Amino acid sequence: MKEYFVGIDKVRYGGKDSRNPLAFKYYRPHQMVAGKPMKDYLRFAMSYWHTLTGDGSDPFGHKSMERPWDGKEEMELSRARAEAGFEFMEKLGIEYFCFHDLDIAPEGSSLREKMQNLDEMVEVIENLMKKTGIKCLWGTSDAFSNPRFVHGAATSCNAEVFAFAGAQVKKAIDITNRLGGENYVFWGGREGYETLLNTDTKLELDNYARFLRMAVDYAKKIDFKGQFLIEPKPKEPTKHQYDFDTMTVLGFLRKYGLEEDFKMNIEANHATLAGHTFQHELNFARINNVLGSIDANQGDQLLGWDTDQFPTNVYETTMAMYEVIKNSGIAPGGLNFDAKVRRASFEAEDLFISYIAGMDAFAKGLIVADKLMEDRVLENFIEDRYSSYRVGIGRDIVEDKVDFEQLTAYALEHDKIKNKSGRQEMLEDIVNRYIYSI
Ligand code: XUL
Ligand code: CO
Repeated sequence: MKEYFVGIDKVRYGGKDSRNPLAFKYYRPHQMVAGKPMKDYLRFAMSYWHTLTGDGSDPFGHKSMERPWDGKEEMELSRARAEAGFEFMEKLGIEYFCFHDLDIAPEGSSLREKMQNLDEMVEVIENLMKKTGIKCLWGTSDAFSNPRFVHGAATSCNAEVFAFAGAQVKKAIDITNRLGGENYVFWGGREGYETLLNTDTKLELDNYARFLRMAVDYAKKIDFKGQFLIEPKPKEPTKHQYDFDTMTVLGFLRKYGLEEDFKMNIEANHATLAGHTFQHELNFARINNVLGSIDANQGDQLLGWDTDQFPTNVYETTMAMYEVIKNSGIAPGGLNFDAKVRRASFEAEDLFISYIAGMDAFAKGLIVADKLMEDRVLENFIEDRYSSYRVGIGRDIVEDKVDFEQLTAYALEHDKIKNKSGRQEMLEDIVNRYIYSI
């Protein structure tokens, strides 16, 4: 088969002192960490959209990316992107990919044509999967780009659009199923609102729940074994996205009795847009048993939007992998690089360099998090911090044995309270030391 990324060989491990931008410094797929080969914790995936279809255009300028498929159009373009994508993953040793329906095939001029294009491309991708052993982490549907979705898809004020979105998502579930997708993602797209002056939020949310219920029923009908995931995001493209953050989504799912059918796909940049840290969202998903998968990227502290940068902040990747290890891994989810190269990093080589940087940042984060846990650095501190709940009145509280009157009787006898320091700076310094020493 034609080679697309000519001059770039299979990326190898060069060791942490390597100066080669095209070598891994930390990622060694088979190195055992926390009882598993690294690759089983990380389960890296390529995002089809940012890697193969993103062209660098922004509101101020045109396409900037130079790609080996430039000049091709329609189905020929889709085929070239697919072949190049599998070569890219093979060269990086990435075993999964994630895609939107619209990433893999041209939209065509009707729904029927779109579905035919999809079928044709799914066959091409199926063959590439067989040849390479690369798998589908998740599929999803782009129900936000086309102008028909200006008011949303499942939450549109227009029932015709709701119906169209249903047909589109059904098809996306079908093709994800055919490709053996281990998950299916619902990211809110334009499910949200701009102004309450024209919005019936109650009807929109009821309809959104109806839509998700139809998806659950359909998955059962076709025996789709993948995990359904919702990807929270607080804003962008709408001012107020309904799937604001993990706890908002959980409240919504519980209200409509859908909580058994969905987990979360946590994206770092969406967490920070919501005013949370990446670790906060992972932690709240984990403690509620809904940590499903990760969209790995990072935002920019000085910019207020979803910049989708490659994740290179080792402090964040460490704390993220800390949550993943505590969750005993993330399978059948994985770590999808929902990240794009900057507009000025337009050479094809930049794609490789960026993925390597992201993979290494997470590999290092995994190694550091494992060491922190092995030494029980935070565990011991936290255990001690809450030790008052293991004896006396504390034990009675957590065993639900006391009420306000008993607490009052106790407090009247014990009102000279002594607290202990939280030692935040000491802990931050310890985490830094672990990061520096590995
Ligand atoms: C948008 C975003 C999407 C989803 C898939 O912010 O993250 O790419 O991950 O639709
Ligand atoms: Co995402």
